Amino acid sequence: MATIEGNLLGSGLRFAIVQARFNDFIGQRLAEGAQGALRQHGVNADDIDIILVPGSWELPLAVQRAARSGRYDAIVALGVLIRGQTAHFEYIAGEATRGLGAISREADVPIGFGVLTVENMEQAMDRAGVKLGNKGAEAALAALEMATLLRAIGQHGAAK
Ligand code: DLZ
Repeated sequence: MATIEGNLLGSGLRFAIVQARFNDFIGQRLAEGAQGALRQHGVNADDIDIILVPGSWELPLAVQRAARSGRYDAIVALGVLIRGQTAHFEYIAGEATRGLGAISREADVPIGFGVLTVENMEQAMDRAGVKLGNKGAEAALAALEMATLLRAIGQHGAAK
């Protein structure tokens, strides 16, 4: 029996952080959290690209292009959807969520999901480093763990 796990050793791995600019004040904090977490775990600054898109609706297409480029071991998708600001909240949130999940599986590239879906600005702030951690950092670490896990699964059995 084998247990295969990822780890948080980021040296040599390449990442794209794809950030929606809508509600940029919060989005930037998520991006800083994501970058900081990756750097703390050994990822070289030159191995992190930041890709900006207008809003969360645009995340899936840009993430898909990045995933298919073959340049990245993992991608971190960041957005901030605040229910009060849009009647389209459910639609944008649903499409972004489904789209990112489908792209990850189709392209076989881990995508950390750091899209906030909250009721108001206070809840967004809390999740961007104020009270409830930084969801950008959490998404980045999930992406890192998955990138190393996929490598471990690929290597499993190779040395036997
Ligand atoms: C239009 C819009 C609105 C009203 N609210 C948000 C939001 O809360 N969070 C977000 O990331 N994007 C929002 N957008 C922009 C859409 O995601 C998209 O960029 C535009 O509809 C243009 O395609």
